[in-house]
Amino acid sequence: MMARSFSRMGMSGMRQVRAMSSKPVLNYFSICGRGEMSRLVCAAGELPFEDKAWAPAFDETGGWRQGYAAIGNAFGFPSVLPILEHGDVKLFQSVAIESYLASISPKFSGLTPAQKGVDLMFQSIRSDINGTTESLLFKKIEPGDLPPVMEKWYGIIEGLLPESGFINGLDFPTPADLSVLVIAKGCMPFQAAPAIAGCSPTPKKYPKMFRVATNAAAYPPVASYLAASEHQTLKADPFGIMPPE
Ligand SMILES: N[C@@H](CCC(=O)N[C@@H](CS)C(=O)NCC(=O)O)C(=O)O
Repeated sequence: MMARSFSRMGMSGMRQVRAMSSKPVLNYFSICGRGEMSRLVCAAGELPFEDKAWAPAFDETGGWRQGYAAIGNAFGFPSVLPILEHGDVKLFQSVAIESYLASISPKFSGLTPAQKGVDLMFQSIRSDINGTTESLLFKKIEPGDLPPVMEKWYGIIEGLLPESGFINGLDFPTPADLSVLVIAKGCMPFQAAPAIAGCSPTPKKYPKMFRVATNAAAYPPVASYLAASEHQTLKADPFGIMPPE
């Protein structure tokens, strides 16, 4: 009986059953970077997950601590993190991981296609800014190169944000707001690089960006996650770049 219903269900149905019966496991370094968004999506989305944070993220030379490459290589992925494992579902690419987690999060189950589109737009902005800011930390660009790019990005974000409330007009933050939280308050590399380059954004100049970020961080499930975060990954500053808050 069981076998017959499974065979009628087909491979994709079985894969879904296996994925749903376990908690998603996120493999990422113990910093903000390309992993914190997924952690925040699970927190706000009320999706239990396992946070396999690779700690310490860096070795004494300042490079990534070796060993992480095997995680993705085992699935035919490049030597990078984040990697998500959820039953038979294996993913790399941070934005794909965030979107998958949002799509199975109970709290986000009622989002419309338009709201999901807005979320993906802000997630992609987060990803673009990640690339730009890490270029300074990896010394691919000079500090003087960063301010004009970041001022442009912050201005675009500020212009896209509502006068009040969360971006999708709901009473809870969605991935769009969480992206803004990461951009405005995540240390590595989002705020660390502007701190080095002398272009840190301020609430006075970008009030909507900081309001959305602060309110997303204060949303109770997110606030609980942030308080309990073992390695305080949103703010983790392994190189001591940030000035005291
Ligand atoms: N496009 C990928 C990039 C992944 C990536 O470059 N991850 C970095 C950490 S943020 C990494 O694992 N670097 C180690 C390496 O390149 O060896 C994503 O968005 O997930």
